[in-house]
Amino acid sequence: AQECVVDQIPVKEGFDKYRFQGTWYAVAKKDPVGLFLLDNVVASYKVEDDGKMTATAVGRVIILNNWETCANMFGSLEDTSDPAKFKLRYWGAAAYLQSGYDDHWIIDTDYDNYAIHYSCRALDADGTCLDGYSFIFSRHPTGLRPEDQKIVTQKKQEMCFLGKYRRVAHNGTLLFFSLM
Ligand code: DAO
Repeated sequence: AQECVVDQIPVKEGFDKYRFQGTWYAVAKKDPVGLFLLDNVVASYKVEDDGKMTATAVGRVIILNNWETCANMFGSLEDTSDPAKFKLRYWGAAAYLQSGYDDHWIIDTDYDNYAIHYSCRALDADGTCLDGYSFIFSRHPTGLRPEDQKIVTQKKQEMCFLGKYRRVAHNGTLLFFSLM
């Protein structure tokens, strides 16, 4: 159906990267093929003096043959003609971490409570997404407010990702790692 064509997925109108700055806790994630960030994912966005947005993220990851560690990730977001659509170049603090160049779209946000991220990595012949991932972010480590949950469910449907998310736990693992 037309609604699953990546190009037609609605994104946040008039996205304001300045209001988006600061800390976001991932509360749910739709994984791509070969998932990377597992849980305890916290992202922080900043607009630099030159107007370019950068991001850092931490999270528990699975690398190579199933070993787990805590990842420090860095990203730079290139503007496109749509203010809600960026290209994300990302890399890890350590060489064994993933690096890449992905779409980074903000589907919706109210800047103060919730944000819905979307990235399609591979398009199918019909323009739908063959391999993609998405983060649901909250400003609050405790999760989404009930009123935001409704909007998020609606948007998951528009991304054709409904039912494909898993909860992202926040259980103090990162604190544990940082004390090691
Ligand atoms: O977790 O399976 C995955 C794919 C996500 C990779 C992207 C990590 C990007 C970290 C840079 C900061 C931007 C939020």
